Amino acid sequence: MQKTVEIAFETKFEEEVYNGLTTFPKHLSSMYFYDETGDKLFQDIMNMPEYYLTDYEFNILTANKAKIGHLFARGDQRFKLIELGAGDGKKTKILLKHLIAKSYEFTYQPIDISPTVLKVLEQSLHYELPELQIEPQQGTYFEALKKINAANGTRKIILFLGSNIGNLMHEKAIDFLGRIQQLMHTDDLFFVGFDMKKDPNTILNAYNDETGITAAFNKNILARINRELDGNFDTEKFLHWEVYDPESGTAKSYLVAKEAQTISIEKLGLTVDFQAWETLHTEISQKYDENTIEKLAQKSGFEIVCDFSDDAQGFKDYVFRKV
Ligand code: AVJ
Repeated sequence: MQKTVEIAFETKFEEEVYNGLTTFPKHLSSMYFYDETGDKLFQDIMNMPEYYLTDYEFNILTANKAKIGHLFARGDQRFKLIELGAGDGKKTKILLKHLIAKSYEFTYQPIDISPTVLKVLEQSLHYELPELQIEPQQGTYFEALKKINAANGTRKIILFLGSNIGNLMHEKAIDFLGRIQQLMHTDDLFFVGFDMKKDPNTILNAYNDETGITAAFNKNILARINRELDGNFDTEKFLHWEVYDPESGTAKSYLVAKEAQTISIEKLGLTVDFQAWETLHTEISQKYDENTIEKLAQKSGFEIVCDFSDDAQGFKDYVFRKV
């Protein structure tokens, strides 16, 4: 008779930690960087001079807000502005202020997995833009989008800024885009940011700052396992390591064990052995060229309406619509 051991996981996080640490090579999903500590560290990253992405996109939105507003409102139609992974809204506020100033009729629906992030965003918007109609939706992108879709037929503009798409390797990105596409109608627009291939030194520095903020961000996934799952990782015993392949455009983050060690994670009843210099892969941040973006769009059932870029083409915001 065969015995199967069923492990009951309470959360997706537990399941992914278990699976990622009991396989070879070891890996964890960057999705789990973002607890309260991780959210703060990511704020710090966005303020570092090396992390050029935020500034580039901020400038693109500032320089093109009038054109973008026209695209969104199409004359003067009511619309919903839905943002996936809203964060602190620093970049979105440029658009929101402009749309309000133009008296366009719209509702802003930020979606975020973190209730804290949404609360802070909502409060700051009430204060800075009291006229704004805001309807925050807590949850995963797809849960929230489905709810919004069921609610009514107002035209949707979906924002996905910051090259968040870069956390997904192409096949998964196509899958993700395809699911978004299916939740859209012909009149809706998808506004999505892509970080472009550029001097490999610039890219590497953005993910490997000397102050160690990115290292702390990366290691927060271990600290989170300690906090939430009763783990005993010593984060000092891991090295933050970044590689960038200028051919594929893939930046990869690792945590490398500086010495052999055994970790116990009480809540999962799990012990994990690391050999000296064994790797734990935690994140990819994909960089793009135009051809790749065109292929991604085409394979997920989108066509490109237009794009907005800085002079050096370091970052691009694309507007997609359903074919
Ligand atoms: C939030 C996914 C866009 O990949 O550039 C920043 C996260 N990781 N520094 C990125 C991140 C390390 C960021 N995204």
